[in-house]
Formats: sequence, C-alpha cells, structure tokens
Amino acid sequence: MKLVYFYLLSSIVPAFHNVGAVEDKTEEIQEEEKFASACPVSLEAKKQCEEGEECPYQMNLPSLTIQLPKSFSMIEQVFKEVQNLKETVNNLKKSCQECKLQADDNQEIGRNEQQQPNKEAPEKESDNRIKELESEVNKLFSNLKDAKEEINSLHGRLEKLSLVNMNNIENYVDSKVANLTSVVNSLDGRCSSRCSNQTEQHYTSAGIQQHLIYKDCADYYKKGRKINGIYRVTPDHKNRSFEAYCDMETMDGGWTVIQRRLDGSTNFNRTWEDYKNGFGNLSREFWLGNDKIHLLTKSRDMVLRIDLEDFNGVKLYALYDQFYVANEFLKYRLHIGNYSGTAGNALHFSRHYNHDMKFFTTPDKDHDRYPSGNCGRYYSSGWWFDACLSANLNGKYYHQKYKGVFNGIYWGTWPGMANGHPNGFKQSFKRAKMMIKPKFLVS
Ligand SMILES: *[C@@H]1O[C@H](CO)[C@@H](O)[C@H](O)[C@H]1NC(C)=O
Ligand SMILES: *[C@@H]1O[C@H](CO)[C@@H](O)[C@H](O)[C@H]1NC(C)=O
Ligand SMILES: *[C@@H]1O[C@H](CO)[C@@H](O)[C@H](O)[C@H]1NC(C)=O
Ligand SMILES: *[C@@H]1O[C@H](CO)[C@@H](O)[C@H](O)[C@H]1NC(C)=O
Ligand SMILES: *[C@@H]1O[C@H](CO)[C@@H](O)[C@H](O)[C@H]1NC(C)=O
Ligand SMILES: CC(=O)N[C@H]1CO[C@H](CO)[C@@H](O)[C@@H]1O
Ligand SMILES: [Ca+2]
Repeated sequence: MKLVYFYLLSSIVPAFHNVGAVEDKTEEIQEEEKFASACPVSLEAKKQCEEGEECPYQMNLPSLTIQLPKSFSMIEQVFKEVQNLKETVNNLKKSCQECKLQADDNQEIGRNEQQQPNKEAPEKESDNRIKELESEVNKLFSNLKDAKEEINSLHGRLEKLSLVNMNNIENYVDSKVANLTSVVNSLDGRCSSRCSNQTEQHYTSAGIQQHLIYKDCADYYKKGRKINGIYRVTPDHKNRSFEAYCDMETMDGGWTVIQRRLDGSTNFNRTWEDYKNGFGNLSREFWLGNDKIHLLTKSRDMVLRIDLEDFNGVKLYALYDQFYVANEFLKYRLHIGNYSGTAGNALHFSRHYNHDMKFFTTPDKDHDRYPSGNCGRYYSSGWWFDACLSANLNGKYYHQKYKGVFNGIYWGTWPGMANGHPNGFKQSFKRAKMMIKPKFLVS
C-alpha cells in the first residue's frame, strides 16, 4: 500500500526530490523519538526453546497513528482549484463548439455569399490548443484525485509520511495550476470575443439550446424539465451518452437515480460484468452501472441521497455530502462524505463496519475484507462490502419479513433492523432508491 502511494505521488513530482530534505529529517527524528518513548516494540519468545533449536519469536508492534502534515489540506485546496479549472476549460470548449456549429450553420445558410479564404485556420489552432489544455487538465485532475484517494485510504495507517515531501508536491502542482490558468485566461479572451461577434449577428435561442450538453439530470432540471422520467445524459463528452432516470421532485429535483428497488421484479444477484454495465429496467428496478456511476461522479462533486421505505410505511432518508465511485481499475472503490438525515449512517456504522473506501464485490469477484469467503456470494449481491456489511441495498427483495441469513435489502441503523424480531424474523424494505446530484446545487 505504501509503495503504491509513493510511486503515485512521485510520478507527479519528478524534479524535486531533494528540496527541503533537511527540514524533513528533523521532523522524522522528532517523530521517531515520540514513538520510541510512547510505544516500544517488544520481541518475545513464543514458547520455551532449547539450545540449537530454531526458535519462534513473536514481535509486537505498537499500533501507529500518524498525524498528516498540515499541507494535507493544501492538496485538498489545489484539488478544488484544478476542478474549477477543468470546469472552465469545459465551458470554454463548449462555447467554442457552439460557436463553431453556428458558424457552420451560417455557412450553409449563406452558401451563395462570398466566403473569406483563411477563416478556418485560426479556429483550428484554437481548437487544438483547447484540446491540449484539456488533456493536461484532465491528467492533472486524475493524478490529484488518485493521490487524494490514496491519502484518504492511508490516513492514520501510514508509517513514515516523510517519505513523501509534501512541500514539493505543493510547489509543483501550484506552478502547474498557475501555468494552466494563464493559458486558459488568454484563450478565454480570444474565444469568447469571437463567439460574441458571431452570436450577435446570428443568435437564435433555439440554435443555442440544441447544442447544449446535459451532463446529468440536474442540467435538465435547470432548463425547466421538471417531470420525472428517463433522460439522455452525457457526463463526459469523450464517452458515449446514456439514458438515466431523473427524479425531478424530491428535495428540489435534479437527481440522477443510480439504483431503485420497488417490487422485486429484477434480480440483483448478478456478475461483475452486469454491475459494470448496469441492468434492469430504468422505469422500474435497476442498477445504473458502475462505469456510468463513475463517469457521473468524476465529472462533478456529487452528493448521495438514499430513500428507504419499509412495509409499515415508515419513510426515512440518508444524505452524504460527497459521493465518488472510482474506475474499474480501482475496483469501483466507494467514497462517501459526511452523513446527515433520518435513516442513520449505515454506510459508515463503526470502525469495523464501514463501507466507505471499500472496493466493489460481486458473487464472482471477491474484493471484500472478509478473508474466508465472498460477501457478495453469501449475501447474493454486488456491493462495497466490508467484512461484510452494515448496509446492502442490493440484497434480495423480500415481500415481507424473512428468516435466515440477513440477505435482504439491509440498512443496519433502521429502527429494529439489526436485532431482528423476537421470533427470528427479519425486517425487509418495500422501496429503496439511491440518487445523486451536483454538490453545488445542494444548500
Ligand atoms: C507553461 O508550460 C509550458 C510547457 O509545459 C511552457 O512552455 C510555458 O513556458 C509555461 N508557461 C508559463 C507561463 O510558465
Ligand atoms: C467583431 O466584428 C467587428 C466588425 O463587425 C470587427 O471590427 C471586430 O474586429 C470583430 N472582433 C473580433 C474579436 O473578431
Ligand atoms: C446467486 O447466484 C449464484 C450464482 O449464479 C447462485 O449460485 C446462488 O444460488 C444465487 N443466490 C440466490 C439467493 O439466488
Ligand atoms: C420497462 O418497464 C416499463 C413499465 O413497466 C415497460 O413499459 C417497458 O416495456 C419495460 N422495458 C423493458 C425493456 O423491459
Ligand atoms: C465533513 O465535516 C467535516 C467537519 O465538520 C468538514 O471538515 C469536512 O469538510 C466535511 N466533509 C465534506 C466532504 O464536506
Ligand atoms: C465508462 C466508460 O465507458 N469509460 C470509457 C470512456 O472512454 C475512455 C477512452 O475512450 C475509455 O477508456 C473508458 O473505458
Ligand atoms: Ca473475501
């Protein structure tokens, strides 16, 4: 784990290995002294052993808690900056695309008019620069997101953070951001002035609307589409678009639904491939698909809302102020932020039952933290299993109370849920829904 982390960060700090080493060393020594006095390592023989015999020893390591340096928060800040930058580049690109499409339209309309000879050239050049810029911002963004993930996952578990020089990372990323920002600013000026010149002449409200990209349900809602239903979204213009169910009523609307249970018509005991691509019927019960959820949560900071209803008509909800699902390479690892709501924080129930930062497991792919079996197979579900669960919304749909293994739709903090009923019956849910929305729209 440590090695992965180190390589990852060192890959974005190629040139600064020795700066600030002195400062680090003193920190390291202080750190070591602290540990030496607080929790000494002990080595003891496991049993009595005779001379000449190979003797088994047991080493007791103290449990370690490492304070991350204050620059950890800086990475968070830089990360946000890059995200803003990314948004700017996207907007820039969109406005240029719109502008270009309009120009094309105009050319068709005015085919008979004389065309200016060199009109294409500067536009192409600007297009290319934006493409370059975009790929650079994307690279930086994903590096940072990965670094952030690694740091989060290692928080409190890392032995020697001094391996990584945080100051260097800051400097490097800062200079990168500064450079990109200046390029974006210069391009922005050029592009928007050219656009406004053309839009002034040929702007029609219908024309612009046509070319807008809807990243998710929130974009539709903003444009006045307020009826629940299926809409086509394009969270990342480099990938295909796809259909999603939009909840336009709950809590100010604009929610992209990623999972829904309501009658047991769809089987959720499925393979990795099924969970990757999504399954079910968007109008009824479905899993949107891990690749799509990744794209949606990558393109914007998202919040997650979970709505649950039991067979007594009790309706409660949970809201997480951050929700991100990593890509397939990182096994669709889950990230959740702070909880609020009425249903209880079952995704992060305790230190030992915590679905945050866990990989996705399906009955045919075991990435869980349970050493002697596959939680996905045991509970007939694909989920971010720990060892194994305090929540599982993809469990089997029971139409009433059930007995046996806790393999139904499960939310451990639900009133009376974890204990079951006196005669061994377990409670089940009538409805469950998971949905996401850009964070900046949630007050
Ligand atoms: C930005 O970076 C490019 C190459 O990465 C470099 O050529 C250029 O001089 C830099 N610009 C500034 C303002 O630092
Ligand atoms: C906008 O159009 C006017 C003439 O209509 C022209 O003089 C001006 O240079 C144009 N501006 C840009 C940035 O292309
Ligand atoms: C889930 O699927 C697996 C493999 O397809 C199967 O062996 C198992 O019996 C199923 N579990 C349930 C509860 O249907
Ligand atoms: C999905 O469900 C709706 C409503 O029940 C139904 O009309 C539609 O045919 C179903 N679609 C598929 C692909 O099964
Ligand atoms: C969660 O709450 C803590 C403390 O209130 C805050 O510092 C942190 O930024 C919050 N996390 C998110 C993702 O907003
Ligand atoms: C989820 C998804 O389809 N991701 C694809 C997006 O596009 C890149 C580049 O074409 C692919 O590598 C991803 O698999
Ligand atoms: Ca396992």
